[in-house]
Amino acid sequence: MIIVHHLNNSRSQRILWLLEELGTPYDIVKYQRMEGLPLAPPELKEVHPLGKSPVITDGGLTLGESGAIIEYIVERYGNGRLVPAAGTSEKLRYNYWLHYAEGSIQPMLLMKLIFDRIEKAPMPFFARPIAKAISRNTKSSFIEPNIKRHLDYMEAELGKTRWFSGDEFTAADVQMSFPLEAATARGGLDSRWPSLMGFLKHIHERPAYKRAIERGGEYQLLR
Ligand SMILES: N[C@@H](CCC(=O)N[C@@H](CS)C(=O)NCC(=O)O)C(=O)O
Repeated sequence: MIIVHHLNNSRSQRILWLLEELGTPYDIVKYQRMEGLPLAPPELKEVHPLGKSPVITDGGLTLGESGAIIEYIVERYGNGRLVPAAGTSEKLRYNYWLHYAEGSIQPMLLMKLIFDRIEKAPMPFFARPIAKAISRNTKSSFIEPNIKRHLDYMEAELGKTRWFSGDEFTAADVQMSFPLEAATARGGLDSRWPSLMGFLKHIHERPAYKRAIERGGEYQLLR
């Protein structure tokens, strides 16, 4: 039986959602972020040395990294569902978005989170104006233009097909849900990008998505 090591308000929510879409039985071990911090509790390091979520265990296997977990689950339990056929252009797009989510857009959103927090962090009064100036300059010259470029790019791509890989819903859409949800919380994503907002609306209506939220509990993405 798959066990999902699930951190509240985190990326591991999409693994629960994928398992619900496939109807694959699973158990959850829940972890709470540390009081007042975005960090995972130390117990997660007992499951995987990096102490990040998601991590799954399945029999003797322990596997981290959302994309690798998604590939494992669809290959082992999907019976061909939620993955386009090998050799098709949809499969290429599927691979692309599966990697893009964590490799390209998510680092920008993480930088946004960190620099926003630097501005609010406790520090000696004389350091605050300097810290704020560095943070604001980094955000306006690098992070925010990059996030906007990514949003425009994803909007254009999603304007071509109903889902990220093509006209069928796939596990790449599950993987892409988290950066888009994080972008609404802290990346400025709003109705200026109607295809992306439409995507979020459609996934939030899916019964499996709702079941995963019920099982996973709290899901308020960090700002
Ligand atoms: N690229 C990894 C990122 C894992 C990751 O950073 N997870 C966050 C949860 S959203 C985490 O565990 N944060 C707590 C911490 O860094 O202590 C993946 O997709 O699995």
